[in-house]
Amino acid sequence: MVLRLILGDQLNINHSWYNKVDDRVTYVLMEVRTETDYVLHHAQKVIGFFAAMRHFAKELRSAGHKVIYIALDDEENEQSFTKNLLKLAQQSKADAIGYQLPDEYRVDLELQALDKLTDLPLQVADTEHFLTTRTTLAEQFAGKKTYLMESFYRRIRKQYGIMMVGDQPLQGQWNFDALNRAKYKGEVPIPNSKILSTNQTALYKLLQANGVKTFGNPSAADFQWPVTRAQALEVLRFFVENQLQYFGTYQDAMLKENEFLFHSRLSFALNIKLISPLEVVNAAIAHWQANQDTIEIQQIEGFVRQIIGWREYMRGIYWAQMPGYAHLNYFGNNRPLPQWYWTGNTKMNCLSFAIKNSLDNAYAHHIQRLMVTGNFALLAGINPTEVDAWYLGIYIDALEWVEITNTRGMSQFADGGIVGTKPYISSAAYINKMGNYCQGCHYNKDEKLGPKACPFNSLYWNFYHQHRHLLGNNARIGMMYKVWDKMPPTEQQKILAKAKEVLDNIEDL
Ligand code: FAD
Ligand code: DLZ
Ligand code: SF4
Repeated sequence: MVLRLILGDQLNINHSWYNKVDDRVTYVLMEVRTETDYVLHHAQKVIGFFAAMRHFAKELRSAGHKVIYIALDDEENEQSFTKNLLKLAQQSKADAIGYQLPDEYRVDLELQALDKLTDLPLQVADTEHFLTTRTTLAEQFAGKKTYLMESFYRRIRKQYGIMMVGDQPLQGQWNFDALNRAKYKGEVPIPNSKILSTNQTALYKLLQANGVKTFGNPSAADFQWPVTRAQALEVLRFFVENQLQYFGTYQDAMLKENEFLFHSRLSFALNIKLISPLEVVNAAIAHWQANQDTIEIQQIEGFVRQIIGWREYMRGIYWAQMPGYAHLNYFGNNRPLPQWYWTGNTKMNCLSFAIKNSLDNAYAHHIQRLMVTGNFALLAGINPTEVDAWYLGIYIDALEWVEITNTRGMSQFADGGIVGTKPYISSAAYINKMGNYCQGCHYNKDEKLGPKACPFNSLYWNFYHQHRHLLGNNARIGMMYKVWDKMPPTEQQKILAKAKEVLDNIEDL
């Protein structure tokens, strides 16, 4: 008899484990307090994981597999993966314990420690989800100082023959990013991507009754995230048929009136493995191929790059750099996260919108995460550990392997340039270029000084000034130092004083 653990983000029904029904194998899924409590999660995140796990257990049972499901309030629940596993193994007289490689370092350590807690053999399987292994990136860049996403992405395209003609990229170009930077000005209608609604109130009540602390709008009676494979495939179908056509063009756009724009919202379904990266890109490419008269190549390439490029790359960095990565703090930032990150109650329109829609939907798209909430946190010198905890809690798709590399790495540059070649920061100019938050904002996007000046503007120059010793030699930033150096010293002093005033009053912005 083998006891096989399935983690909440391992809901891959196409895994070879399930190829045949075997009476000697029992699968176990468990809702445990170690997972609900390791960070303060958004309510939709816990509901989403539990709902998907419960559906997955049902699906396995109806296929004939033996399944044990330990619910949060089961009396026998020891509230930890290993404690539950060891207890079950003893009760069922198991001969072996099986698990799939966890995606998170924390859980990896916990399961590896089983070795010392039991004499039973441990059978460790791959998740059969990703296109690369934990170590592919580290191997590709062995001996190199930096990891370049573009070369990793090209390697995967070649290896899998994705959008390739022989060893050349389709239409002769690897990357169409330059065409993916338009502001949305109402040129085309935005499809209503609210296509799912399930009732998860019973699950939310379970969390409340058991004292699981969460935040954000639970939206339990009208839950919009896919929690079955069929629902995930429905979201994928909707995306390729209705949003792909403009995905690339408006990938970086931000809009007060619509927080989803042309984004797929597939990250949760992908990260819990209801669907696989390869099937997502194949579906999108097939649709593009059949509709090349209406869908340009930059739309599809932009999408494919996010999934087989960025997503796999971040995972490779995670396994190459953990556990040290979780402690990197290149700028030595230590300011606490402002309280309004938990409420959205700030006069800064961009932050208010991005945070409120995150609280409402457990979602924000990439540029809101990177260039609004992340940008401000970096400019304000917030402690990256607090920034990480916020991102890890608030987004339904947040699992540490992809959260920390995006947050501490790409967004906060706390890794000193492992993920990115320069910090992603901007003044109000970029936020206004890509979106319409500045219209109607309490602050003035064009001012650096004075009571109505946009806080981003003084913080931006202050950032470069403060970190000159760390960034001054970065060729990609040299231009900004030239602009700063040309400003009269009195102007510079005023800007730095304004930045100090902003930071001294950070809770009241
Ligand atoms: P789309 O815009 O439709 O993109 C399609 C898919 O591409 C996504 O579903 C995702 O799987 C993948 N993708 C796109 N960008 C990235 C990226 N930078 N890294 C990895 N995959 C990517 N993504 C997460 O899945 N979990 C996180 O916890 C997470 N935290 C982030 C934190 C910060 C500070 C930033 C800047 C980005 C973060 N991202 C994270 C990446 C990205 O923002 C989300 O994947 C994306 O917004 C999810 O929405 P979507 O499915 O509509 O994406
Ligand atoms: C995120 C999450 C939550 C909130 N709860 C559970 C749970 O109770 N049981 C479970 O198996 N997984 C849960 N997860 C997802 C896990 O955190 C994730 O599967 C592991 O960290 C491995 O990446
Ligand atoms: Fe954000 Fe500044 Fe624009 Fe207001 S003016 S929305 S604070 S960038």
